[in-house]
Amino acid sequence: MRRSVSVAVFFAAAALGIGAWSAGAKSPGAAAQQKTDAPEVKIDNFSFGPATLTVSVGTTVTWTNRDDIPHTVVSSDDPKTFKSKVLDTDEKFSFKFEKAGTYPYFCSIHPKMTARVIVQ
Ligand SMILES: [Cu+2]
Repeated sequence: MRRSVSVAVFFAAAALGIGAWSAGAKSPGAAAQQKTDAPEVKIDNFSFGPATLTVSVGTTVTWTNRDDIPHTVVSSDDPKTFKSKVLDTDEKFSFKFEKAGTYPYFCSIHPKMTARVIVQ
């Protein structure tokens, strides 16, 4: 009796594990569907949106300042991969990503504003 209960528990746990695995396997496909050829990042209310943008190599990303406060778009690496001038309201900055990698960036005026672009 005790043995059959533990076998049942084992199979239940295995089924849950498979369920979790297949649910997890779906998420990369869902992320890939968010890719566009001319992705935009909106700067508004002291934040970059989306905070993580995934694009293909060779994609040009455009940032637009929708805030009523000036912001910049500056990569966190050194030397800087990209660095915008100060963007006033509705000004744009574009950068073409030629190499795969993860590119964290921030606003040099408000360094707590951070986000990243993932290039695949
Ligand atoms: Cu800013």
